[in-house]
Amino acid sequence: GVNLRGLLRRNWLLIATVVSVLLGICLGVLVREYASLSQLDKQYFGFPGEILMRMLKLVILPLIISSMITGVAALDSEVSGKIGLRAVIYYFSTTVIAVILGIILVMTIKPGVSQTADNIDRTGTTPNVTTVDTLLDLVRNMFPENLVQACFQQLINGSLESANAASWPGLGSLNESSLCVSSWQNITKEYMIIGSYSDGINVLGLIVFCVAFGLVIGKMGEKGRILLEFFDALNEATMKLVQIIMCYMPIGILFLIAAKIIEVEDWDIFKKMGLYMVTVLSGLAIHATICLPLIFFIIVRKNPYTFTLGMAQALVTALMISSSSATLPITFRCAEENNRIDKRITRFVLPVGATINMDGTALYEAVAAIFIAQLNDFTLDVGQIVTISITATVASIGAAGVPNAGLVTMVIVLTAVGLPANDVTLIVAVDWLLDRFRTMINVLGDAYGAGIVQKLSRRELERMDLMSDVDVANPF
Ligand code: DAS
Repeated sequence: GVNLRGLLRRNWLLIATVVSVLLGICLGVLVREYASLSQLDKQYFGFPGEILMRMLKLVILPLIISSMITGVAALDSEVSGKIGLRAVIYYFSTTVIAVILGIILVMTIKPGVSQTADNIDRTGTTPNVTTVDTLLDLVRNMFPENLVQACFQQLINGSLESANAASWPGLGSLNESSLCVSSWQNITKEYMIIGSYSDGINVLGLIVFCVAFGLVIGKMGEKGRILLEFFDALNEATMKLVQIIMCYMPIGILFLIAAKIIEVEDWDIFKKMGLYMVTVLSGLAIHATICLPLIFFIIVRKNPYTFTLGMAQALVTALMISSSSATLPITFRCAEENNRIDKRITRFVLPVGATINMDGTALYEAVAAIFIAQLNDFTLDVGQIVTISITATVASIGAAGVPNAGLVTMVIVLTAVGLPANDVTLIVAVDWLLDRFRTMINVLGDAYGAGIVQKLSRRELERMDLMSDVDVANPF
């Protein structure tokens, strides 16, 4: 009766989104079976979905800038230091847990042992990326030469597409085995891996700037008030924009998933890669339903599954668009409105989490690297397993919150233990599906992180509430 109506009213968007996913899958299958679309028609078919992606990407920049600056400024430097440290410790520990879980599963299930290596086209060339210059570039990109360049990388360096691994030569189709080294170096240095570029925006560099700028404004007292109010208003306006975008979401998602189903050529690859996919998906499922909820319950003492339900809209979005950064606006809304997380926490930790906390990606890279070792009858010793754990963790930190980032950064892991990186092309054909699920786990890990950091910081937040007579540093 009444509570059913209330439930529908509160969750109409989530219900509409789930229904649109199912309709999109049916539509995609029907069109695939009964309509022969030309390449052009396929592009038109995916157009509404492309518009949704562009709208979500459009708000990333104002959202990150306004939320980070106001989030950090609302905390004094000692508190923001403590919160930041708690967040980083949580990110690192959950990522390592995900990597260890992945390694246990892939060493147990052994998906690569049953397959022979000769079904891999080995004519590719191995890009020579060493872990060291990856680390150096990771730090280097935290300090972009200038903010304009950090924010508008692709405007300076050509089209948006070149900043996105999905359009990378060789990733588009399975049979092209050569990972083209020149474009690899281009993407490694300029775009994808190191700077956590999310569609051309150097998110890592932007975050470092916003944290520094927010700390400085927070210390300016009355003088900084006007800036704080501006960025707070900008954040509010951006979130209202997100509300409008969310109304369009069911339509966009319907065509996004339908177009993907129409586009995929090679379906029987799933049989060949079935065991590998089972290994990755079971690892992600265990991490999402046991590891993360257990940590959340131990620290927060609340039902973790209710918390996950509160994040459902963000999780479905991540599943559909395979991008943590583009899901960020929805992650903010779910964390603040459904799970009641304090804005002083979400504004500070969610943008950082979406960029450097990627449990799903780290688990996936460890599994994929050992899967490739098994395919090549390559026996890994303990030292190499440890190297894979470390490089998978580093690579997931360096990966951007964009589609296929985990695939591109995986080559760092393979190169670190001397595995043939051209075998990545075998994994490409199923990456579009696995990417969705690991992105969903990345977003869930970020949300749990916000809930856990809030719980660990409740004393500081309460003290700030007592002290604040709505002073400059705390306009909320
Ligand atoms: N798609 C990436 C993300 O947005 C994850 C990945 O590629 O591994 O989190």
